[in-house]
Amino acid sequence: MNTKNMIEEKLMKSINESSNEEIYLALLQMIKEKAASKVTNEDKKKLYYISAEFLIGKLLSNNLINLGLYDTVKALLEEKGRSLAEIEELEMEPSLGNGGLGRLAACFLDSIATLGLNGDGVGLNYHFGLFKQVFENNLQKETPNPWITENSWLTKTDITYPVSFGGFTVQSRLYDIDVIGYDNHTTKLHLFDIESVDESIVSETIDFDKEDIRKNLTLFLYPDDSDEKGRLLRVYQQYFMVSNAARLIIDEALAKGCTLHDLPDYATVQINDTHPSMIIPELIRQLAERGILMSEAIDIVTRMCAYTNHTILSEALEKWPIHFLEKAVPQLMPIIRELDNRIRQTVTDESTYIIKDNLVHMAHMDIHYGYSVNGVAYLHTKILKETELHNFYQLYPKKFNNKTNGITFRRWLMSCNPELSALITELIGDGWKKDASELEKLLEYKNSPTVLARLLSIKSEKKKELASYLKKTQNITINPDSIFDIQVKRLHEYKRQQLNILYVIDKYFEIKEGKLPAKPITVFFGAKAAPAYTIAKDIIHLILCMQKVIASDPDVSPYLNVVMVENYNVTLAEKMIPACNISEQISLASKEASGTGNMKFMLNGAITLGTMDGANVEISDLVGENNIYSFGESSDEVISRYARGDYNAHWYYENNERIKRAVDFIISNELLSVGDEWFLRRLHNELINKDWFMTFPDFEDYRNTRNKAYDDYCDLNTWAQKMLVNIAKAGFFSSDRTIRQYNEEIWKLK
Ligand code: 26Q
Repeated sequence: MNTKNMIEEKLMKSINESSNEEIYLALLQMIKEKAASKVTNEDKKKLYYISAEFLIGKLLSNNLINLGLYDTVKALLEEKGRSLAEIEELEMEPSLGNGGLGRLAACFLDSIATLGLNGDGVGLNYHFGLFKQVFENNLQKETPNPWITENSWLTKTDITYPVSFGGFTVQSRLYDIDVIGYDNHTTKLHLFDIESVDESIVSETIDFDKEDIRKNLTLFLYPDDSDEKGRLLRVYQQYFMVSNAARLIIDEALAKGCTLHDLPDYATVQINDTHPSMIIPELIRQLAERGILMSEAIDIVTRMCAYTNHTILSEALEKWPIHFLEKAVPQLMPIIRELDNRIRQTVTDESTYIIKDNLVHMAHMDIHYGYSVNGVAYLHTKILKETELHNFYQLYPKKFNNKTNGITFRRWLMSCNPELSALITELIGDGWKKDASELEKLLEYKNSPTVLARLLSIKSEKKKELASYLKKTQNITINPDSIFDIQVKRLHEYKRQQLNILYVIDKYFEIKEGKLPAKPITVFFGAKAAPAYTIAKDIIHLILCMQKVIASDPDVSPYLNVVMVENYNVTLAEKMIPACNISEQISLASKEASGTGNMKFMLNGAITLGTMDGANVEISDLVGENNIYSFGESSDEVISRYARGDYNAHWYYENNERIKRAVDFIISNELLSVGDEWFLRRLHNELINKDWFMTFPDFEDYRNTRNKAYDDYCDLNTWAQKMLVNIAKAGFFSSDRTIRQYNEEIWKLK
């Protein structure tokens, strides 16, 4: 049956007579059916990618692309005067992740399916996901973000397990989402829920009764906030996730004839950061329950589990108080104590013990009782080996390995930028869709004026599209001919949105003094702050106030504008990234494990303005220094500053006129007239007295480098060459490459 007939069969009427909602539902149903007829790899050994987050984004367009139906459906709808983009607006975005880690898991599933590997994702079905951000009085407010509608991508299965906590038991239910690979394979994302979940305990705010686990367990995703108190619910969530995962793993292996003694031949587990680390003691517990002796169970599990570290901020490494675990999951504590005792008997280095000061160090358990430990970019892994996890590296040098992150080009190029995809295919054929290294063939066109002109014209088109989308959805007016300078990512001090806004303030002063930029500039921000992260919220407040101050200043706004988009999410990313000229990747060197936004921007022809941090280092190596704007202190310099402990923010503030002028503007009359004095003073104080992530030492270099980038932009031909080189060299960052490496070096699936 052809696609048109299939859609109309589902509609039971013609496309003409149907509403957009009806068409959306028909497409959803059609895609689910198509997914069911694709091939699933059923080899003996299977990967379980366990993650508290899968930031999958909307699925309609992506699934159509991966099924090879996107162009057909789009054309079919256009023929009838309908637009796929409008239909896509009806789809709710599942917000099942905070940021990078969750989005990485989603890209990995796409690549696992595309490569036809036998691997599924396992996570939780949060009904409200991460909060939705709204701005009120230039402040972030959090509201619930319901995304599950009556007809969604979720399919209810008949798999249900009892999961016991200290004092009570809940019943789980598994829901599946099909993960459709590009071409002919599929896998699944398994999301566990509780049968007794109760959405009605949530009102307009994200405050709810934290006590009744039977009702609230799967309502919310915890925001990335290592400071937040009262995280007991997160322990319940984590245990619920891994207990179900362990059951699923064992049941699926048994069904294939596994004896349990040979479980590592049937299953391998990737632990995505420490959030699923309790899978280790839980698998041991379930094996023991089925008659395997403790020593053997430990050995089996150690041959099954591999751990990925995503952070070097030591305060973000999860350590659970013993009394939390005793209360929530008492059945695990004897096992965790046994695991710790075995280490104490064989290892002298106390810093590696699992239980210390009544805290259970989850990462330590992963490293001792897993067979692989990986970082997510070359520099990150190097820092783990040399400093952060050095003591573990000395114990287990062979376990440590690097897997530089990647992104799926299906979503981050084919789907979000069909115009650029089409141009690439026209120039070099479509081999790049399966083998991203073929993008290098584009280098041949480095001196072709027509190709460079077309790159620029696609970029202009995407900028216009973004401007009109933001006008329509957020009533923001943007000059599409300005330079689009974009920083979108979670708000965190180490990512240094504050450095960016200090630059904006400096530029504001220059314009006031009559030093006008050659081209108008729009500085975009998009960022959610964890609800309890005070300084992060103060930075958002400053950005929003600055947006107002500039917008109402006719001397400045023709040349410079700030736009902070509300509720930055995957959907907005897909519209902002293709429209970007300058990609801000300005974390304090050594702090950003990898970054993946940096890769998405590069692939879409934005030029990176960044520190030598995370994967920026690898981007710089690939494109060469003429095609990236690097600045700032090196990670070695930063690490030794911390070691010396002698950084003095106040000294920079007193000795650098520009820094002082910009920082003091935070408490100027202009800002106080639009903002909240308490919040602005608090931030001012934080910066001049602490500045823990060292924005001041990098300020001058950042300013000069950014100004240079703006100057260079005026020579559009040379700029377009930089764009072309960035696109051509982005192939390395395909998550297909990353997943191939995970498989060859860690999972060893067929
Ligand atoms: C921990 C405890 C309690 C509540 C929340 C959390 C929590 C939740 C999410 C801690 C961390 C996260 C997310 C971390 C994250 O996204 N890390 C990013 O991972 C990316 C993929 O590897 C990297 O590219 C980024 O550099 C890294 O910051």
